[in-house]
Parts: sequence; structure tokens; C-alpha cells
Amino acid sequence: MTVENSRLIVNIKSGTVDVEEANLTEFEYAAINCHVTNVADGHARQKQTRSQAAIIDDLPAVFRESERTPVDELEYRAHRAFFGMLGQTGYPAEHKDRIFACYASSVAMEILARALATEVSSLALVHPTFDNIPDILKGMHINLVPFEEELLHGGERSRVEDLVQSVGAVFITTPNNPTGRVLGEKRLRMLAEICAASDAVLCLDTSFRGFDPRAQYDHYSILENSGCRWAVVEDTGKLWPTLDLKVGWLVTSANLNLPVGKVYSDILLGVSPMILTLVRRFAEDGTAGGLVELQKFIAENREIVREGLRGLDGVTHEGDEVYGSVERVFMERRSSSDVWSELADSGVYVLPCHKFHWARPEEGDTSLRIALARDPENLALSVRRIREVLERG
Ligand code: EGV
Repeated sequence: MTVENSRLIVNIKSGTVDVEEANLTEFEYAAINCHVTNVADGHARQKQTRSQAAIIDDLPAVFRESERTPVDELEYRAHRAFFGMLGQTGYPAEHKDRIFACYASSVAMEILARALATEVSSLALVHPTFDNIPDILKGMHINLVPFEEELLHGGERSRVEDLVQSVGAVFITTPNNPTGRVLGEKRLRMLAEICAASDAVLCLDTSFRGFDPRAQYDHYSILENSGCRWAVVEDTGKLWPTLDLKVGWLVTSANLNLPVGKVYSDILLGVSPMILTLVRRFAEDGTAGGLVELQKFIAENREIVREGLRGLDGVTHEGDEVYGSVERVFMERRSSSDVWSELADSGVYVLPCHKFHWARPEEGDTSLRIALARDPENLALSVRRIREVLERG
């Protein structure tokens, strides 16, 4: 794929794409063959740690163990290890009819959306968020109402009640992508109570929670105690450099009363037993110190970006309270699609942010997202080129 001019990219999957029209994943396809300067997608592309590499060296044993063990036992071991690593001890571990292993969190999302659509015609979705979420929901003909982060995190209870009463379901990504904002314990409890009172389904996407200790309080005990109908999407896919071998889990409340199991069976039989074992091994490594090490690694990479762009006129970043594996760069005077095109010309791929703002794209017109789960040397090189383009102004 090549950059043809400042507006057009040739997309490896679907031909020519307009920079204004492409969705975020299409921007990510454009980057995927640039191993050194792809800071577009939020997948983990850093080198493995020593103990992670040891697991990969042990892959034949992982395969053999997976061959001879019943798959529900492998699923159980995998979710126990993964949910335990993330502090989610109140999840319904013993109810295998409520835990669905999927190839990816987007597949879990698709299954949830199809099940929701049998009952729900409108849904309040966090704004902004990664655009494949609104696109999947819209694909099921569900009407979307923006749930602004300001209202979600700080708005008066009565205003939240008004919004929830107007919809059949609520969908929140926490920590959010790309803002990194986390739904705190009190707000989750409040939202679950409100959803219970109006019989709205509360859906959470917690794919990025591994990076942020503030998102690792036990969400499931709060959801279970609230009595609301809920579904949670969990993801192993953002954390570890496993070449996209990953699991997305869909976990549901006992009272959800939507055909999740039926839709799941329409789409898949199950994920590979070998991947379940691999996930268990990486999660055990995470619990044994790997997760804290990863958080430190991301913090250092965030500093590489901030240091590398320091002092540029009109260029700012978020405060200190962000922990996600992506960093936003705010540019006072530059359009993100122009900067994206100039960067692509110099071989560096970032994400322009307008599509995250699915209800009002103009709000993302002057920001970029840089992925941090990369090797520091590659990240530093990308940041030097980004600085050059921004300096040209
Ligand atoms: C991010 C892309 C899709 C997604 C990337 C992502 N996947 N569209 N199914 O994994 O933040 O870059 O979440």
C-alpha cells in the first residue's frame, strides 16, 4: 500500500479510502506492514519480557497439555487466572453458561449486539469511544444516544436517570479508548442501580483495564449485588505480544434473559484450547509481576512521547492521571487528517481522532492517538518524525 496524495490512502483490504471517511481500523490496516513506525493500532507489539519469551519457548508443552485436557477445564483455568490477575474475583466462575470465550473482544461485542437487538431499540453509548463499537451496534439497527463522559463521570444523578430511562441499554468502555477515563466504584454502583430501576441492560467493555489499577476493583460483585441485567466484555488482546493469539470473553448476568448462548452458537463453537492455555500461562506470569512490569513499561513509553514533543508550540497532552496504552496529542492549530497525511508521507502511522467522536467528529479534528505498546526505540523514532512534521507547522 502506498500513500498517493495528501487525501487518499490505498487500503490493503478495501481499495482506495478517503482520509475523511476511513474508519479507525482502516487507518490501522494502512500501518500494519510498517514494523518500525506503526504507532496506530492499540495491539501489543513490544518485545516479550524474558518470562513471556520462556512461555513461547514452551509452546510444544502448551499444545500437548491442551490436547489432552477437556476444554471446559482449560476455559476454567484460563478465566480463573485472567480475571484473578485483574482483581475480578466476584465473576461467576462456576457458571460456564454465563462465560463465553470468543476469538476477540469485537466478536464478543458482535454477539452481544445481536442478542441485544432482539429486545433493545436504543442504547446510550459512551462518547467518544473506538468507532467499531458504534458501528457494530448500528449494524444491528440499534439507535445510539451519546453518553458524554462528563455526564457519566460527574453529572447529577437525575440527569443520568433521565438518559437511562430513555434507552433500553447502556454501553460503557472503561477505561475508555482513547481518553483513558475510568468508571469509578461509586459511579458504577450508581449506574447499576439506575439500570436496575429502569430495567436497562448495563454493558461494559473493559478491554483496557489491565493497564490501569483504578479499573481493577471487583466490578462483578457490584454488578451482582445491584440486581441489574448486565454483560461485560473482557479482553486479553491488548496486553501481551502474542501475535494476536487472544481471547475476548463475554460474561453475563443470570437474569440477562437475552439469547446470548444461541447467538454464540451461531457464530462459533469455541476458541482454540491451545490459546486458552497460552492465556492462562501469560495471566499467571502477569500475576507474578508481569502486569506491574507492563504498567511501568507503558509509563516509560508515555514519557518518551511527552519528552519528545515537549515545547512544541500549541501541542499539549493529557494530565498525569492516564494509564492506558495509548497517548493523545492535542494540536491547537493543526488538522489531524492533514498531519496524518504528512506523517504517512514520511512513513509514520498514527490515528487521527475524529472517528472516536462518533457523534461529533469535529471534536477530534485536532488530536492524534499514539500507541505505546511498542519497543521504546521504535517509538522514539516515530516521535522524532512526528516532531519534525509538527515543527514544520
Ligand atoms: C485500538 C481493531 C477491530 C481494534 C483496535 C483497537 N479491531 N476493528 N475489530 O482491535 O484501540 O486500536 O481497539
